[in-house]
Amino acid sequence: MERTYLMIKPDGVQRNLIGEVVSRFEKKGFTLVGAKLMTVTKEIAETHYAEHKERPFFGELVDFITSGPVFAMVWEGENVISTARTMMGSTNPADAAPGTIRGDFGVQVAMNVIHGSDSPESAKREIAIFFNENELNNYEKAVSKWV
Ligand code: RTP
Ligand code: MG
Repeated sequence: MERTYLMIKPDGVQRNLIGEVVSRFEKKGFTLVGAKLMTVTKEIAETHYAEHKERPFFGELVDFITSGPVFAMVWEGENVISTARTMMGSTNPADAAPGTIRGDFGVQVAMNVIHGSDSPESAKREIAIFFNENELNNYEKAVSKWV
């Protein structure tokens, strides 16, 4: 079963959106495999965002993601990687459709509430950066045949 790494960024945590965001993925029918509130170190942030190292906003991105706790999560389900991206909406909240997380709650591109892995390779890499295997729960919900 596919897994993805989702992270409520410091703006989402400080704006009390953890419950709202978790609720959307629960109601959709995905399964929460692991979750924790954590403060990201500069080293972890730079590793996580390594693909953006040469971009002009890299410094700001690292400063922001380390500025306060994030809520790190692993979610499981059919096509969860791409479906979560759809539920998140476009990177820039100004372009994100109403009904998406960024469309409903975000204003600025730097503070766009949530991160989600963009491919199976990214998901595998990011889950390993933020979680130990013993923090991930392998279980099947009784209703999992329905969704
Ligand atoms: P994410 O990685 O956070 O899920 O977002 P994404 O795939 O939709 O966007 P990506 O291109 O990977 O960019 C990573 C994050 O960098 C910030 N960003 N700032 N100042 C800027 O022009 C700018 N552009 C991107 C955003 O917070 C974006 O989520
Ligand atoms: Mg990305």
